[in-house]
Amino acid sequence: MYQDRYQHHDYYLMDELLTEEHKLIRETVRSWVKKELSPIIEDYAQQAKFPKQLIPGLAEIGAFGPYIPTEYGGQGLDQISYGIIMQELERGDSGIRSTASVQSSLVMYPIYTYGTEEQRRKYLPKLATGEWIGSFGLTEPNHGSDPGSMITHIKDMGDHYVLNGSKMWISNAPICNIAVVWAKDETGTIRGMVVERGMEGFTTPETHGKWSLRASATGELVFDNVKVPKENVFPEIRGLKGPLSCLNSARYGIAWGAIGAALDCYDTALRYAKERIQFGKPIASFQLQQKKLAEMITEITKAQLLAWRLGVLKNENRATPAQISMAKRNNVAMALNIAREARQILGGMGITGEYSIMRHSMNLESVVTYEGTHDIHLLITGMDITGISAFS
Ligand code: TGC
Ligand code: FAD
Repeated sequence: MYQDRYQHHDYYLMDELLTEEHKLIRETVRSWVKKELSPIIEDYAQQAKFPKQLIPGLAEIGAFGPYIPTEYGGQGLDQISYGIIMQELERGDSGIRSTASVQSSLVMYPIYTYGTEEQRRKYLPKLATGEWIGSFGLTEPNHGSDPGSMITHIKDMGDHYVLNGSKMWISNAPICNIAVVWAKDETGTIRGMVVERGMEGFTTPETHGKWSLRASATGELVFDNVKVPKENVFPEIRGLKGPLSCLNSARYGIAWGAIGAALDCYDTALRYAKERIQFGKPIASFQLQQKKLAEMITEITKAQLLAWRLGVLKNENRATPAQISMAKRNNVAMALNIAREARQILGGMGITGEYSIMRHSMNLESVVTYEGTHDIHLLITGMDITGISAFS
């Protein structure tokens, strides 16, 4: 059976910046990942199956709605705790972190922030326990980086809306009980709503053939004259800032999550380099391999500092969307580069499922694309510092 030998790396004594509660949360999630996730994840990824049996455990360790208030079933934790949970989950697998990010930041967050009291009470407790799984529908087949051009729409029929259109590349879609969906009304204004499985005309076909995030269920949300009750629509929020504000939260979590994947690759490569003998010596004794490892821990340390500081700013409600973009972009690119370098250190063994590196590397190809691509986040930074939009 696969043995998870991971040991944490804290080169700049970052633990001194964490509270005892943060460290306890980290230990809880890390132990769960070692015991429940690591032994099975490779097999599920190879089979392109989502390990659904992990859902109750994810809920138990507080991965669903960590910062949602306890009266709605959440944990009432701070933003650094949320980041730590994402880091530890993604240390195991980006796809499992995805399930938790979508549930927390893209489904529970908008229901909590934009929902009516009835919507909060109806959905949040069930999402927190994992009894219900949610998905988030923003991207469409022809509108990815430019979601403001979406064509999915609702028509006011008096006592209800009729929803038509489709969403593509939706994490959790095939397994979701509810979907938070963004669609335009007759005036072209973007509105948010909760669509429930079982509503007539709502289907969620699975997307097959992915080489990345294979243990995450991805699919479409298809709406064919779906009757959406008016009480399922978020009453106040209007425009693109509705879905984009949810992305702020998810992108922040990814900035932490990517560090987890990078740490796992670094830890694996470091151990392998010390154990693997070539030319009569451990390969860790060769300068070229030391350069790779030294650069990895340097980049991880920089990313840890960026994520931690962003967490402090988020706790104080001072983190700007552009600061979040910078951290998402930097940290995911850092993790992807480390995964590629770590794979080389393992030579041929690096391409096998005996080690987690190739799976992380393939997963990170999605992470660098979803929640805003690497280039889109660069343009967000560019716009922030120059005041000029280069999007169109
Ligand atoms: P633009 O004109 O700039 O803005 C429209 C309105 O939105 C406001 N806004 C934001 N509000 C909150 N947070 C943000 N991050 C915001 N960014 C912009 C803005 O102030 C404006 O408000 P108002 O009041 O003036 O109307 O919009 P644009 O059409 O030019 O587009 C801007 C752009 C390109 C940055 C944006 O559309 C974008 O971020 N595109 C990337 C799309 C994206 O990230 N999609 C992600 C889909 S979800 C997903 O991938 C989940 S994966 C989950 C997993 O498995 O983990
Ligand atoms: P496009 O927008 O077509 O971009 C293609 C390329 O063009 C990119 O390199 C991009 O950077 C570049 N580009 C686009 N516009 C510009 C520009 N103005 N200037 C310079 N370059 C530009 N979406 C959801 O709504 N919910 C989900 O749960 C979800 N989960 C996902 C899960 C997976 C596994 C994947 C792969 C995607 C998921 N997405 C989800 C969709 C994801 O957010 C989009 O794939 C992403 O936003 C990019 O959109 P696109 O794929 O249509 O690429």
